[in-house]
Amino acid sequence: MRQQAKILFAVFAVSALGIGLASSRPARAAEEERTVATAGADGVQRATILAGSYFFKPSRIAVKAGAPVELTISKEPDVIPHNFTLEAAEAGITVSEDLGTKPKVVRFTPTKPGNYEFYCDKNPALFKSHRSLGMVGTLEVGP
Ligand SMILES: [Cu+2]
Repeated sequence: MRQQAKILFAVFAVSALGIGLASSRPARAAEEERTVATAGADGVQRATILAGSYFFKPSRIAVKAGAPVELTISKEPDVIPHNFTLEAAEAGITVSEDLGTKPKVVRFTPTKPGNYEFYCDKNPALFKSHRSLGMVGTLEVGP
């Protein structure tokens, strides 16, 4: 009986934690913010992204194909780990970087126009993947 009570408590604690995390989730995930990466004098298209629970801001980044892109990505200073993944080998982009509060610089040159999804690959046990919680965005590669 005591064992059963312990299990019940554990189930309750885990659900309460899950509900707590879900309700503290900001509505920001639903808002879409778009930016056009600006090309510097050196022709490099630069944009800055902030990652957090559970969003990328901006979540749409427009670039042009055939010129180098440099993304500077950092995450909010909380304990939840985040990552930036963009797998579009057909467009010459393969990135998967764990993020920290110190900005991480990611470079690639998109070779093919199209819309490519990026996301956070964190998928903690007992919780939903960050991708399913809205930690996704789109790289718009124009001609
Ligand atoms: Cu994440």
